[in-house]
Amino acid sequence: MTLIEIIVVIVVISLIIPALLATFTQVNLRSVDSEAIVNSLFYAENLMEEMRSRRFDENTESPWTNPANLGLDTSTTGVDGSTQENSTDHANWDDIDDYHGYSDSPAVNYSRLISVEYADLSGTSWVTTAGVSNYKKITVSVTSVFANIGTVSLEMIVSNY
Ligand SMILES: [Ca+2]
Ligand SMILES: [Ca+2]
Repeated sequence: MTLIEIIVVIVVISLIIPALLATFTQVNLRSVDSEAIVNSLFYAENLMEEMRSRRFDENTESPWTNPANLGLDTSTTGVDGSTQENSTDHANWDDIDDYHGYSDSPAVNYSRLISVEYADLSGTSWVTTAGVSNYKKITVSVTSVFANIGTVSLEMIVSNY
């Protein structure tokens, strides 16, 4: 190789390297994104699963809880039949709306928030309603610190049947 050829090779390599680095960075960012989505879904699904095992309402038959009182029923005992429902022990919560307003952080960089509201079918879509109905809509939202992901939400409609 002549000196000119060597210089040309070096210039070409130095042109290629930044392009390659940019590609690697993008691929890396994308895999962080998809991992964060999978994690968010996992944390949402996890709580949804737990709530699925709870009964529809504190009251075992209609009339159901007044919409203004959805949430913990601190004057009653929970699943274990002896301890009163309290905000720190969700393993002892016995109905799905006990989770209304609950929030926690399942892992570093992730936070969860739950809302439970009465819902009704309007045409083909479920809408929340201010009154009492035979359906409740659960929304579990997981927010991560990763800018491209934002909040991932799972929704489920539960009936009293
Ligand atoms: Ca309860
Ligand atoms: Ca309740």
